[in-house]
Amino acid sequence: MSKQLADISKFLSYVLRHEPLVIGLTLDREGWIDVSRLIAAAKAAGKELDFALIQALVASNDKKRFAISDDGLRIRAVQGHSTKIVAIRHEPKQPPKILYHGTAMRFLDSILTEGLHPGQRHHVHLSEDILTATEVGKRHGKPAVLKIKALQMHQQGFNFFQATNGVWLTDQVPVIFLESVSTSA
Ligand code: HQG
Repeated sequence: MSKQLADISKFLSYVLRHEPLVIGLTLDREGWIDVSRLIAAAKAAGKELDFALIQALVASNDKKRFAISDDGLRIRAVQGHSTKIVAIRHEPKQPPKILYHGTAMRFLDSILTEGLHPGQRHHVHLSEDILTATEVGKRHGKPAVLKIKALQMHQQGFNFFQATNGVWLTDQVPVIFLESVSTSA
């Protein structure tokens, strides 16, 4: 991704997941906003965007963070929100037997005492593979990967959801479902 697209991705992540009001936008409950309104609000805040740039970003985004509506008029972030304005109704889905959560070594004691909590976001984020989880963990420091007995959790009544970019979501993970810990440099 070019530096220009990376900058726009960061800006859109911030606005569409966390602080839409910072440029005066209100998202709907499903997280959607008209692309034309987004472009106008961004411009007023000193960020030049246009449809073509936004389309290029959505198509090239490494984690498929954003989606354009079928009619091409609206955009949203597909997961990762913290803003209370948004409450996406993800379809519940049966997870695979094991999912992974990447975190930092320094959080392990707390997580192994309290379980996994979503923090500021709406959900705990889980991955299907260790490599992705390790990359997520590196964002916070020396990475550690937790293995989650996802299917067993699901069988005991916990809901799981999968965002369209493949990220698995759940409300919390109690300690008993944290099967083992592997760490890497
Ligand atoms: C930790 C990125 C102490 C948790 C990624 C994590 C992801 C606890 C941090 C997405 C805890 C929250 C989300 C407890 C959880 N005690 N720490 N009991 N329970 N934590 O950034 O999962 O690039 O909100 O382990 O790829 O790191 O933005 O969540 O370290 O999918 O698209 O609290 O963000 O995607 O941190 O990352 P975050 P996350 P994007």
